Amino acid sequence: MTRTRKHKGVTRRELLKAAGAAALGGVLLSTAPGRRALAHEEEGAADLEIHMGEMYFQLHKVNGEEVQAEKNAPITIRAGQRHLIRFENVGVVPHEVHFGRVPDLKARLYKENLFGLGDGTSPTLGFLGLHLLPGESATLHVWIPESKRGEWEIGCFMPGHYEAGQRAPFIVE
Ligand SMILES: [Cu+2]
Repeated sequence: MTRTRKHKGVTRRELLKAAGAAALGGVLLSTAPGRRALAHEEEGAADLEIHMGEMYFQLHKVNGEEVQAEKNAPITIRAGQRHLIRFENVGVVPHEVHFGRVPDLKARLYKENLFGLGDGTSPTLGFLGLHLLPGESATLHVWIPESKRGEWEIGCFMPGHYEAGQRAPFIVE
């Protein structure tokens, strides 16, 4: 998609400034064009690149290297350090990515939200997830605390998608 190819942009300095501003929330969401420019011009790709489509998540690259992963296979990430996780919707309909466990299919969210507020034992809301149109991508800048180690999940809560199997284990180790 042309909108992800533009090299307009966000400088590293601006990104760090934004990261500082977002630190309280724990999550920085940067839109694709700026992030892609960074990936090309500065310090390499996101540590994890994940494709999403009908009806799956699929690990595409780790540290810039392409990997051969099954659709909806477990994805592992380390706690206690910063990560850039890039999601790209390679499908033909909108998809979402939520991080959590214990799905609530009525409310269309995880009852335990990995990036939620509070201790995560109830739907504490906060950051719910990404919503990407076909061809869109976004990079999350995250630092998962060590207290969140364990088995989580990423899932799409667009109507019918989770039910159709669009979910993958997300292991924080
Ligand atoms: Cu979906």
